[in-house]
Amino acid sequence: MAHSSFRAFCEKLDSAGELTRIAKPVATELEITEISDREMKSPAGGKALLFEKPTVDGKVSDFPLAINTMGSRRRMAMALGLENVDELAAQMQFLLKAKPPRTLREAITLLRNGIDVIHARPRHVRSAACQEVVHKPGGAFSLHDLPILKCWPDDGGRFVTLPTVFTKDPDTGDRNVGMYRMQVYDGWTTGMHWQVHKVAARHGKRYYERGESMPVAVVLGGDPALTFAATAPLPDGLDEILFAGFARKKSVELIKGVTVDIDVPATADFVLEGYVTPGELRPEGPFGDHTGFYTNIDDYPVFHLTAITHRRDAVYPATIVGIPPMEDFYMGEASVRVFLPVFKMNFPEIVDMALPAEGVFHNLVFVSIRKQYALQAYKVMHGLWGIGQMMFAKYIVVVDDDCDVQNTSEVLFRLCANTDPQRDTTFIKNPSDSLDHAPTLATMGSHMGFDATHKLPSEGYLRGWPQLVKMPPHVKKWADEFLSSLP
Ligand SMILES: Cc1cc2nc3c(=O)[nH]c(=O)nc-3n(C[C@H](O)[C@H](O)[C@H](O)COP(=O)(O)O)c2cc1C
Ligand SMILES: [Mn+2]
Repeated sequence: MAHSSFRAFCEKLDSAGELTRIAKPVATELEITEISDREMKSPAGGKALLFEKPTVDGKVSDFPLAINTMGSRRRMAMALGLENVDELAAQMQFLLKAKPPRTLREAITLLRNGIDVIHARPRHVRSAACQEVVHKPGGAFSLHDLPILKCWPDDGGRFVTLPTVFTKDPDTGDRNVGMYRMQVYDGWTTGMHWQVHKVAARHGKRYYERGESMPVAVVLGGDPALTFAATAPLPDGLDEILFAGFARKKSVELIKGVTVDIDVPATADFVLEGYVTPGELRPEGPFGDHTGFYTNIDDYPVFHLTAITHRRDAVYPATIVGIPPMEDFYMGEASVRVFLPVFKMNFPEIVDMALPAEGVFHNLVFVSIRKQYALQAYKVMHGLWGIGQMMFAKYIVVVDDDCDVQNTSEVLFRLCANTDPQRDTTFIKNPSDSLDHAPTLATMGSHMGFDATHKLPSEGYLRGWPQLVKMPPHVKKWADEFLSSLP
């Protein structure tokens, strides 16, 4: 089930009892953050919030602001048009294992299992809601008319916090869509915080080497399936639009920008069009970040807007980041669920994986494996450190398959009980997340692996690994029945 606009998604959340409307004016400076932070930290992520009258410097904005729209398991699934994100994970798994259909019957079996690759392909249209209203520089309208948040007191300014940034590889024309925050410098200029490891930064480097101006379009709102796709760790070269079309089972409709040669989703709420000049950098930040700390000022590219287009009934999408858990935890969790089949295909011994909220995505990764041979835990760690954004994983803890990695307390129990610290750890060098303030040098550092699996004689452990204390299932079943039969 696809959503025809961000407003339509908000209405679905409302009728499902997942949205609270706030009719009184609330300031985009700090106040929306404080209310949203409390909501995001309430049990299971609270509700989505629709601020109907966000104010900018005391003036009520023409556009309402919605936040925390993906900040729970249920809302994250609803964003993808699902009851549960595991449905999409099952389809990914089926697709990876599927052979190309040879008969009509095989093709029907694929369709019955929800595998709809036909709709992965986008469709081009000639007119679109996202271009109902077009503003150009020099007019009365500017970014100051959007309810853009100043999230935290020491932030360097206002930041667009939920943007999906469309760029093209100048060599191949391949599209990328990534979420990179944008600091507002003035009504028509922002920062572009694509970190060095991200795909848009690679595109930018190629424009720089070619000495060409880089066209960029930034989409706000529209179908949240696309917003999620922009955050998902897809391999470089895999088009987020294809992934979103596959996930929502409906082709994404695209239209060419008004002032840039970049296709944007027709159902977007706002589109910011413009360009990045190769070599131009400007201090960006500070910004209260995912890590729970402010990231320091650093030089980043500058985005010059050439048009702002929007729907008449546009809703401005926002999120805040800060000390976890926040809305982004649920987005990250969904990514892990959806891409687990891909990890399992590369590492058949992997049973499950979790990135607990305390680890802010990359700092802590729990993975359970079906161990068969000596040092297998290390093979899995090194493999993960070599795959895409898993390169950032600061601590990886590997446990046996009978440990539930979704339960942090169970993992800590195994970690403490099953490891000899010197024997069962390893340090490596790898790129670090740009946001990690702990390493001495930015973007590089050490990473640590813990082998908390049982140890084998072939690993030199000759004392006979003990059995875990457990009750057999028939006694558990008896106790369940016995206890429920008591008055
Ligand atoms: C709310 C939110 C904000 C983000 N902000 C940034 C950012 O400012 N810069 C950045 O490089 N990545 C940021 N990310 C992470 C990227 O969106 C993520 O790594 C994505 O997979 C990058 O896509 P790419 O591989 O196509 O570059 C953010 C993610 C979320 C959920
Ligand atoms: Mn990408």
